Amino acid sequence: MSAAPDATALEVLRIRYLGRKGVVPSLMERLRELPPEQRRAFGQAVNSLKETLARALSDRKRELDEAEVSRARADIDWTLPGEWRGVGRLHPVTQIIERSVRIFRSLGFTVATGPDVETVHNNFDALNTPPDHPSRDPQDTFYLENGDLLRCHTSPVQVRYMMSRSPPVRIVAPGRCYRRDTPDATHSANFHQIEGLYVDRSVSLADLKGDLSYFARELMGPEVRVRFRPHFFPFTEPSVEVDFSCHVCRGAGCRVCKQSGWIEIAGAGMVHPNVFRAVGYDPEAVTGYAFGMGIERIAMVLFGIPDIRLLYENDLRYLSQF
Ligand code: 2U9
Repeated sequence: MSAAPDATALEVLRIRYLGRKGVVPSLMERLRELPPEQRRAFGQAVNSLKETLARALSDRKRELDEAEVSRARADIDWTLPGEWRGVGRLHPVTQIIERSVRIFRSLGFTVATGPDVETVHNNFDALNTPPDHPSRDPQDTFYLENGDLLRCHTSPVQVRYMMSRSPPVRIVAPGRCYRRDTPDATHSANFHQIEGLYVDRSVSLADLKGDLSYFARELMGPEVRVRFRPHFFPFTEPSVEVDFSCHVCRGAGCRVCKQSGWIEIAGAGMVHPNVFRAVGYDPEAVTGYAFGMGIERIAMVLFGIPDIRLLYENDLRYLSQF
């Protein structure tokens, strides 16, 4: 047994000695031919032979198995580089949406979504946009043949939400938007926004500034400050543009903030009474703030991406850095 060169030779030996018609079973059969007084001793001898053979067989089998494993190990070159697993990661735009949503959730906001194809009413009329406003022009907004359009902001999500619920409201609406822009380093016909809306009995501009300051610090770092500059939007009054102090130079002036120390991040304001009327809320009973920001712009500022088109070319050599 111990000299069997491989598993096949060992199996031949097993069949020869222990197989159904092998040596050991045939010795057992001869037991009956013996005089009774010899049977016991003979039986014990055959059994002990059987055990010895079985042990020798399994010892050799283990030896042969172990030899095979170490041969296989010797064939592997452990110094070769591993196989690339291609582990995926989230797109920078998705990362910013997820981080922003997480921050606003911690302030008590929930997430609302809506369709990309919208009615003129939800996208413009309900948002107090005058009939001659330039954003309504087919040069600026994609219209469908039936008169609907591709939303140019996520604001119609808040319109739908308010139409179907009573105040208070505290929601963020992240999503894809469409504008008829010629693409360049900072413009894309597809882009993403996150908008927020907070409506209750006495919401103020101070709430807006406090909440956006918290958001700015959570997103960009604990020293980032927020400033409001007066502006105009049809759907808010008063309206502001919102700057964050530069997270790179801390306001001293650098390439990222174009030496100004401030980076324009959002637009915002107090919801216009006409918007409340359009959705059936009483502007005498509630006030609300609203804000909107471009996700790509935040991703570019935060990750140092110089051209918005780099986010859409799906070149993993570029995107996998972030
Ligand atoms: C409702 C009422 C008011 C949302 C707002 C802005 C100001 C704004 C821009 C930021 C960068 C668009 O992507 S961007 O170019 N957004 O300036 N958005 S207030 O106001 C609303 C929304 C919904 C019902």
